[in-house]
Amino acid sequence: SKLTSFLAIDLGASSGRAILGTIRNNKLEMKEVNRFANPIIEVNGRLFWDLFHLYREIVKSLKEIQLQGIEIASIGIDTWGVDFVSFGTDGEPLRMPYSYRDTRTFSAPEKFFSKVLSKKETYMKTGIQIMNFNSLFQLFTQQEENNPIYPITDKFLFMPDALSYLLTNKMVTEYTIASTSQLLNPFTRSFDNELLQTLGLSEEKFAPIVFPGTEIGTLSESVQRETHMGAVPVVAVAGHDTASAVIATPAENEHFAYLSSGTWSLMGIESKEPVVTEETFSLNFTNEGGADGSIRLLKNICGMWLIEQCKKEWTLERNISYDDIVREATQSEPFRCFINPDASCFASPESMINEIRNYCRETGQHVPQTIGEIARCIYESLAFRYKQVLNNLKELADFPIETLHIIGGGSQNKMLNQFTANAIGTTVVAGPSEATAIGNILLQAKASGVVADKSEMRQMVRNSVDLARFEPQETDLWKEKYSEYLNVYKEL
Ligand code: LRH
Repeated sequence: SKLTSFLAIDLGASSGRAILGTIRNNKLEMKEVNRFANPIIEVNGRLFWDLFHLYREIVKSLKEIQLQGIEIASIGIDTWGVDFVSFGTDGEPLRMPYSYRDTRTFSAPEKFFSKVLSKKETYMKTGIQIMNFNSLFQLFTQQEENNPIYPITDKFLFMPDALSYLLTNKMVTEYTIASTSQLLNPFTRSFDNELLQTLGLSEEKFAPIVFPGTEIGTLSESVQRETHMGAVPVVAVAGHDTASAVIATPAENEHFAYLSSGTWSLMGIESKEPVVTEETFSLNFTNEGGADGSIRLLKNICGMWLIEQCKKEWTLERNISYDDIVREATQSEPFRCFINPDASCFASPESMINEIRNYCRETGQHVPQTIGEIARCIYESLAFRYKQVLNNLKELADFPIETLHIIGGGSQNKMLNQFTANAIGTTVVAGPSEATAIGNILLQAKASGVVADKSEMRQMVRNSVDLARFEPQETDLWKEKYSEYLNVYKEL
């Protein structure tokens, strides 16, 4: 009979995991096979990802599955957006991929707009939120700085595609991950040749675009030898983690917005068509590709990055968990100071704690001292930022937004879920926390005919995981404090 187990490899910008999903009686059962760190590696001031570390952790996950005697139908890989690996004509990686947090692209957009194409034209062509680390600006930076590997790159493969290639020896460009690059036309779902030309590139520098559900290839002979696995297929899922997460939103109808909460907070709605207008341009909203052909009309909000970076500093002094941090925040006085989570000073700071204190000092607010005060400031500010963006979404949506679904690791933070409900005045439904891995698994299940479509997938998520509801409380107080937040919200 048909195999109903699938392996999801889900790589985030701070950690990765391998999750085995098995579908039985219309339910998805999940088991974590491997979890590992994915730190940004700084070498002489430049920031990289360790491609081979990730590859080895994937191979280790396969060995683990094999040792446990589990037979899987396929493997799917998703990762964070925009980053890519350069391969030479011999098919070998030319160097470790740069991390999008590398500061060398910080002024690239302005340079690109003045030298090459205006901001508006760039947006209108792609419908993608202008962010300095988009692949477009990373490539432009490599061209500008005469990066030695730029002219000898034969193929650029986005992160999930590069890892799938290392497993199968087959090169593809998966559509959802490519949509984060700012190189695609959202209407035709293909590369914009004029944009590529400005970079001195052509479509030949990329592998053919495939859509979620396509089999990329099977495990190469060397991987089969090392893992003792057979010729297991590697399937293109939604290579973009956020696209895999959104497809696993446990929504019952279409009247919802989602907040995919991890290192980033991605807040948006599903749209049948791209929405690329004056309004979305001025609001700087993105039109990324959805796993089912819909468009993810969303905004990148700096999310748990703020707290992750503070935690790194606190950990130098004492062992502290996220539960500890949330507990200390709960015990701190509310509404003392706010930041704009998306201010550029927080994008890649040497010390996040110092940047937060500076922001508060410069805006004439209380300067937070303790762990609890800083964490409280971050969580309240995020809740208000979510309200701001949700207000924009309400204007863009042609349907009423009745529920906000918070999915991803950040949905486990009950305090933040409650703050968010209070701030937005709308019901929050939290979970699943492993939405990305679930979406990855269900897209493989769909490719092998085990589930039929998006609504069946979402029904299966609801059958399989516990969701938590948060109703708005103290809404008048949160409204009043929102105007204080707006007063100190500095535009970028
Ligand atoms: C979240 C994410 C987000 C991108 C960012 C680079 O992990 O994929 O959607 O914009 O990483």
